Amino acid sequence: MSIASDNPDIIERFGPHLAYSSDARLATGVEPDKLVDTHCCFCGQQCGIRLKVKDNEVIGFEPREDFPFNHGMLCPKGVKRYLQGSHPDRLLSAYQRDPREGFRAIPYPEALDRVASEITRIQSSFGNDAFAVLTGASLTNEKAYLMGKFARVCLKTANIDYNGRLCMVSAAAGNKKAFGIDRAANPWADILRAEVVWISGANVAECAPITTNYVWQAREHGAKIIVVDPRITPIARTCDLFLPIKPGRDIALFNGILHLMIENDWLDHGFIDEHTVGFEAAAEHVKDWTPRRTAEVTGIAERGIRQAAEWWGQAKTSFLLHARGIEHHTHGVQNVLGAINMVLASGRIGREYCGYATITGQGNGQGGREHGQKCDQLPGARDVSNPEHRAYVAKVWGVDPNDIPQAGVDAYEIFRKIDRGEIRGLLSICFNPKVSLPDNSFITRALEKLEFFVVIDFFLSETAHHADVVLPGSLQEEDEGTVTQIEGRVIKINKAVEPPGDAREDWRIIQDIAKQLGREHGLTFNSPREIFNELREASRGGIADYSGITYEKIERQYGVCWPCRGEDDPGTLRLFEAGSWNPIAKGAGPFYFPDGKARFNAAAYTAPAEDVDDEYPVILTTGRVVSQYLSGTQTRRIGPLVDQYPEPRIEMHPRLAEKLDIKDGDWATAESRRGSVTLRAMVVTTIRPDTVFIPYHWAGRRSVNQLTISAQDPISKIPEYKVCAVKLRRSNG
Ligand SMILES: Nc1nc2c(c(=O)[nH]1)N[C@H]1C(S)=C(S)[C@@H](COP(=O)(O)OP(=O)(O)OC[C@H]3O[C@@H](n4cnc5c(=O)[nH]c(N)nc54)[C@H](O)[C@@H]3O)O[C@H]1N2
Ligand SMILES: Nc1nc2c(c(=O)[nH]1)N[C@H]1C(S)=C(S)[C@@H](COP(=O)(O)OP(=O)(O)OC[C@H]3O[C@@H](n4cnc5c(=O)[nH]c(N)nc54)[C@H](O)[C@@H]3O)O[C@H]1N2
Ligand code: SF4
Ligand SMILES: [Mo]
Repeated sequence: MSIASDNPDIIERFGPHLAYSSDARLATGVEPDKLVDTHCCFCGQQCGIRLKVKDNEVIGFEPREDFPFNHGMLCPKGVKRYLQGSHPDRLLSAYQRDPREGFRAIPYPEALDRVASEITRIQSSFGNDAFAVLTGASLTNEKAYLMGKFARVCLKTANIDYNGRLCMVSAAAGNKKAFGIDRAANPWADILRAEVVWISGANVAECAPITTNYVWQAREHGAKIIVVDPRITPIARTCDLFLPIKPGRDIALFNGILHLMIENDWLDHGFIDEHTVGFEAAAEHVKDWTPRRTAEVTGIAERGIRQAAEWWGQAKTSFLLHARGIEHHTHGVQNVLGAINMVLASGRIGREYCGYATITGQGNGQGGREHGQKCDQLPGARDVSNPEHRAYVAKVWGVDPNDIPQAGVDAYEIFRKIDRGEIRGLLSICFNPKVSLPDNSFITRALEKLEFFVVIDFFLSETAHHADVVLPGSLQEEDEGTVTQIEGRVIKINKAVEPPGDAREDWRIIQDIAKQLGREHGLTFNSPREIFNELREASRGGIADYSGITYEKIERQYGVCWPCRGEDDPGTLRLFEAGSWNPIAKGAGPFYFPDGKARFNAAAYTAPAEDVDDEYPVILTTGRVVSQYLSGTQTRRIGPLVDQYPEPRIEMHPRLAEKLDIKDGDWATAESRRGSVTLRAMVVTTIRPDTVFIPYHWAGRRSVNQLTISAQDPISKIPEYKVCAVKLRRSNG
């Protein structure tokens, strides 16, 4: 495939979201010293990209057409990422904050000394768990593994958790409950010939732009595309059926569809009997979810619900995709289970063009949730409370199983513990909670209560403003390692440049801290490759088994999908194929339970934690725009991306705007029980009139997380970013 810039057809088809022009490449006319094949540093699709390097600086890129997932295509963020490394804000030394004078650069060894002495002081006065660790899923697998080991073996704290808690955990918990394993069931190629593609709560064209290409290719082959979203997102504009759901009501829709599948006998009885348990209870549960009741609760016309059920029910092949739109809820896990019930009842899984997946978020959203940086997890997706799992990992680590702490608390609970004085010290790497966590004035208050706070980042994030010490970590292109992309494919990030100044690779910094503490046992790796080789051992026999993956095999095959259990194993492209083997079922069936069968789960409907009322009558939902990434620390520093969407706006329907006497471009204030934000209004017909949308990539007074609610799903602990109640008024800015 030729690159987007040279092909008007692709520009026409993908629009400005996907196409880039060759002018976008740095027109320096400078010949690079070298070209480095690697991947984008941003979202979970991990597009292949070729970086141009001159004098230890990334000066531009070329499309990398050989990588099969994106064939050279990139979205605007991938195109502009190279502007980060040479940004004047790049941290080049360690910093210490003086309460009166602010930050001053200090020598790296001095910073390390301060970090180690504060950790020792806090842990000896208040116990090991009084020092917590927050990490992130933009880290490579090697770093994620190292962070889990550092927390348990070096710091001996139970309290480590990661930013995927805000992202992937509802899907993970739902997949584990239904399938016993947490990974996209199918490669994206299975989208291409699906007869129906069902997309729930995923803004595909803006947040997983390359996936648009797969969906549209399916459509060209005659697929029906169904999109469920409170907003007519760019992908919804080209779909066959759009279901404008009221935020927080997705289980009702999934239950309503299952009800119609049963009523019309659009079921695969053979599959249900042979490969699943729990169908009767699920069927009983959806009895009351008649099309009328489903329509009342979801706000979707009965006709649309019937049409969707008919297409889904009668299809021979299909692919269901979802993302945070159904997962960021206090019933996020139930939503995921409702979606999976629909898939299981159809029997369309584990075969070519019959698939299901959640769209992962961060660059290493998949691998970041497998190797032990979650509060209840050990490497290989092992369970920290399972004695056999503990014994296995303890052996690899050369420690006594009793010395591995039990499960700690989730990322939000870490802040509640800080607030209560139970946690006194914190190390945060690759996480910007001051912007990204809900009800963030509470987070700011908690950060201020810490006795000692150290951040490892390459920019001074808003969270880092509260740190006592900031250590200069590495950008993605300054280190090597692996990440696991959206399809469960483990791929290789290659080093393009050395970290500048006093900055160094994150894994070195962590090991330096361990050494300074005099507790470097098991943290003396000389390279990411050495860390990866230990990760392979630690994951061997686990569900997320990487033991057969090597850097060489990754390069040879353009990635290796886990599980990969031996040197001769090419990896597992598609899960749940008939006759496939796994260590839990041991041949009894393709799913990861002792009987080899998948589980239906009755998915109970509950209203959002904070529903609208007379005082706060409008639903607020939050999410993303194509040109910005997460808390914005990186993308708010890239001029051309800022130009594309310079400030957050409050998206609202003309009917709501008229009622409030607000015009497009007017200042408007949205207020919840927790805070308020004043932004310009964007009046659009593409959103439900009872809902407003605000993207969350901005900080301070423009942060929508001043408004959001900290209520969490009881199982996954994901926050309810997608629904809270607000009131709106016109304001003077
Ligand atoms: N441009 C860009 N791309 C990104 C990122 C980014 O920050 N910027 N971040 C990456 C990460 S970490 C993630 S997690 C993914 C997120 O990718 P997505 O989940 O696709 O993005 P969101 O904008 O969070 O939400 C998706 C959609 O859910 C809809 N929605 C809101 N409430 C509901 C509801 O109750 N039900 C349903 N069905 N839909 C609802 C919103 O209108 C929105 O269109 O994107 C990744 N890619
Ligand atoms: N209202 C609302 N809030 C949300 C969401 C929403 O939809 N609505 N979405 C949630 C979701 S899905 C997510 S994933 C979270 C993300 O929230 P965060 O994880 O807080 O966001 P990031 O911007 O990724 O913050 C990562 C920080 O780590 C740094 N960093 C990145 N890579 C590296 C690295 O390799 N090494 C080091 N040392 N530092 C690194 C960056 O500079 C940045 O400062 O936000 C959540 N918050
Ligand atoms: S942000 Fe995602 S879609 Fe865009 S270039 Fe990077 S990996 Fe590809
Ligand atoms: Mo995410």
